[in-house]
Amino acid sequence: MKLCTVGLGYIGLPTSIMFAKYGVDVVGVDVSQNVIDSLNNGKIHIEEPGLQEALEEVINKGNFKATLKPEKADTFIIAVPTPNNEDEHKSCDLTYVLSAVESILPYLEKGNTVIVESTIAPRTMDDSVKPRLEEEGYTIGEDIFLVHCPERVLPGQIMQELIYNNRIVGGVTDACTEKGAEVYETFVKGEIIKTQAKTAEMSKLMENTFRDVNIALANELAKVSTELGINALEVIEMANKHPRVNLHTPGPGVGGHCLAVDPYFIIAKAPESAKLINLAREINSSMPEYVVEVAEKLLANNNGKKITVFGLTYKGNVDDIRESPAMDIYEELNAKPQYDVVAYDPHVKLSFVEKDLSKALDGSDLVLVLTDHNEFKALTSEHYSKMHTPLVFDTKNIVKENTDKINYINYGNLYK
Ligand code: SAJ
Repeated sequence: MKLCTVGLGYIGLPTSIMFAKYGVDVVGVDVSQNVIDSLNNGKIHIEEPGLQEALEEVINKGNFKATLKPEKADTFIIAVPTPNNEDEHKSCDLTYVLSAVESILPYLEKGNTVIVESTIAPRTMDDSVKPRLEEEGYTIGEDIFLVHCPERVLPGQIMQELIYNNRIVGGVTDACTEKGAEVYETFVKGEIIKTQAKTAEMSKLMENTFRDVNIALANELAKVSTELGINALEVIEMANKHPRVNLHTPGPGVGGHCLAVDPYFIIAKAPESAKLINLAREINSSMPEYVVEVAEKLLANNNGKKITVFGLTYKGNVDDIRESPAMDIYEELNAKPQYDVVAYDPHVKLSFVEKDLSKALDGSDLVLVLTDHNEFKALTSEHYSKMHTPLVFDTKNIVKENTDKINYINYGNLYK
């Protein structure tokens, strides 16, 4: 099989490399010349465990190359971003998906399978992609097989999850579904679940919405418990001992290009009905402001000025700052002239990020832990001794050692 993937980002690149590892001849397309050059020189441009080694392997085997333009292939996979539109309900912006479809049209031949992996609003395959291919004279399900196969991998564990996760394959017709399933049988060891395109679209969106709504519940619990003088983290631990309860974990807000984006695709399609989904988004989006307020109160108590922000990415052990609540918190505090704010994040290579941990902590009045990077889990007394006031607000509840030697605050004791 020859495969052409359009989009070599967090999903398109690992997916392309995985197919190539399993013997498929893969050509990966991206709009960025820098990305193409870097990949053809054997260097990945994103951080993901196991990906660098896998790229080297497939380049040595001669199974993968990156280019600016698509080529003829048996199967096309589209894995491009779907951001929110700037309209009232932040609907799904299909610009990149539709332009990826346009880009492959000159290379399409009868018998080809076209798969969209990008997360899309419900009914996109039926209402937007199918009509465009029909305009070209193709009969879907006979000439061209059209499939939505949503990606469901967790950044940080992509190389394992690509293989072992169950995979939803939603065809526009039954014949499309069968063709799509054959493609993923190349390497997927999880169950391949066959369904319709629209069901696959909604299922993907509800998976991320489920998580977003549950995190909103945890964040609300943190706020309510603080108001009532109750340890929210102990409540979660206790409630989760119930066999059918799984409370999620509160934090500084919800980020990334999935949970903070996808629920709006449902809201925008059915704004009157999607009430809970909308409220969950509101609650999670309010968390950065809440953290800023807490930080300001803590600093008012100790007349503090210097804040050390630990972590800018949207979650731990990744380099991705898209929709990151930590970035919002950093920017909001940094905009206040009364504070001297230093960001420390070993995973982020931006010019304003302090690279030296000692310098970041030197004379600090507050460490604000916003990301659960492994590096932050074991802070020592030596680190704290650099601070002017040893005060830590740990929104991720990850600092476990030496907390008795400092003024340590998390969602469990914020009320005190
Ligand atoms: N978070 C919390 N509390 C929690 C869990 C997460 O505050 O209890 C926060 C994280 O810190 C982060 C955000 O939520 O800011 C999202 O992180 P995540 O680890 O839940 O998920 P993502 O965005 O990295 O990946 C999700 C996954 N979806 C689900 O688990 C249902 C992944 O499987 C999807 O493939 C991915 O979205 C995607 O691409 O859609």
